Amino acid sequence: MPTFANPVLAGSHPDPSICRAGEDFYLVTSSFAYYPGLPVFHSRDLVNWRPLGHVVHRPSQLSLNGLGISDGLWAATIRHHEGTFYVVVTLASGRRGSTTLLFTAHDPAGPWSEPTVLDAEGIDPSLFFDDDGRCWFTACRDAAEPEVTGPGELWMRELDLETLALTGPTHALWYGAMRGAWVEAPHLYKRDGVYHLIAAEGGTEHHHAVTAARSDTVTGPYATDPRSPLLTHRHRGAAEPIHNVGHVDLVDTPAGETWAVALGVRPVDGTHTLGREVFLVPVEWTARGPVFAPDTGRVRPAERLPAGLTPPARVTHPTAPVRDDFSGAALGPEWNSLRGPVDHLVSPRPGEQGLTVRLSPEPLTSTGTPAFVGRRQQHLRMRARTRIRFTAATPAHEAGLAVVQDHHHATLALTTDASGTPHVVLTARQTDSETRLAAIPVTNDDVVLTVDSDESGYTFHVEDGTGTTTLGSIDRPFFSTELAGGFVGVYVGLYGIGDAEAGEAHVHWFEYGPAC
Ligand code: 6LW
Repeated sequence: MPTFANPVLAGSHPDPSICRAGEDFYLVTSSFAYYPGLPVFHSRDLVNWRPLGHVVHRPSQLSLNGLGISDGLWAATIRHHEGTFYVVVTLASGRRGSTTLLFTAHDPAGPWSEPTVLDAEGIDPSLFFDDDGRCWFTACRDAAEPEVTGPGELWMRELDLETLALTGPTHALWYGAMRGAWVEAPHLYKRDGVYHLIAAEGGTEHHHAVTAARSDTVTGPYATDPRSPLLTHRHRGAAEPIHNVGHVDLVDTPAGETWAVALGVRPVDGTHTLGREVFLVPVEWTARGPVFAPDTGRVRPAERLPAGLTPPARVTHPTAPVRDDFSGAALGPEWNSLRGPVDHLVSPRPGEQGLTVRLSPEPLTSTGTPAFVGRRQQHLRMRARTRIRFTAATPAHEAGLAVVQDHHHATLALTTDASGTPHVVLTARQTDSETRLAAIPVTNDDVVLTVDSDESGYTFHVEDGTGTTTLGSIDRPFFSTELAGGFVGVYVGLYGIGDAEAGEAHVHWFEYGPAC
């Protein structure tokens, strides 16, 4: 039986939401403080996903400035109704609380509208369009009972599609199957007249699970589906390659099947670095409700193909090294900056090849917009290389490769010593500490910098006129979510730090790919 490989969207793509319009599927994922925000992907086969653009693609829509990397845009839901695409999302601003935003578009590739702020508390907003044309907004918020841990109440209110405002009474729908263990990510579905409320419970780590409740009326009361949890890997041991599964969204195919996208992680020795990725899971509707992965009850690394959808050659993530020589007018959609556009700092050279990185005083640990662009690490065994030319005037000026996991990161940079001899320096950084791991003189200011990652960790090399030198390695857990914290996965990219007179670096090319 032909199969596809899970995840269908590798690397840091948490909290997936999916919808269908005709023969086309669209998917959005969380993007936190990375910019542009809320990537939108397109597929005709549920297996291969092509980046279309982003919902947040203009600074006028919102500001991410001042936010931690794992604050920002959390858990969007995408829906299509009568020719309009809707995205609702939480803008989580740390201690400043959260705001619920609604965007619309006629073309999911954009442009998307300016946001409408909804009068809604909590996180994980979703929309459900009922057969009678009414639209229902759901989300999760802290429950009234103080003993309930984290978001514990799923609630609902009608969305007026004319005014794009919530209207009518608020309905408390359900408190979860496990009474308040982080009841989140509600989505509503209707089957044979029955409303199915499907949620995530247990928190987005090891105890993550899918639970459900059902009702004959959209506003409830909802009764817990006694089969809950309907999907979880929390009882599976270390041999299971996929863990933390949950946060599902369901979609029907033109062939009449139902599939779910779910988040999951691929840990090594109990920790994961790539972030929460998108997995595809078959669903079977029965009289009692949805059955996830009916054959095995688990999210599988190799899953049968959806019926009637013949996937073309794999396009979702590179199966061989891809070299970007930056010959286009703009960076591709896989490139992200932090909190806002950096065209003024990092830009292709019109009509030429190569990327200019103008150094900025902003460190990578700042909550501003440093001179940094990165792409998600999508392969555990990975190699990223770049050829860069930079003449540092002082040891305080540096430019090169960065590996970023929330507030943990490493840099492999071209700089200079006090005598003006070009050096390459390997540094590990956290918000409040910096460790220089290695520094070697190089024969010139035009070198190739390389980082290799595998189960053991990240190893850094430099190629200059004398050949290739390995500067050192950093153990993989340093770049894991378990140690670094946060909600994101590793990004690898380019950066430059220096004062206003620091000038600019020239990046000839950047290459990323799986390592054998
Ligand atoms: C998301 C919520 C969650 O909104 O993490 O742990 C948030 N649970 O579902 C960010 O991914």
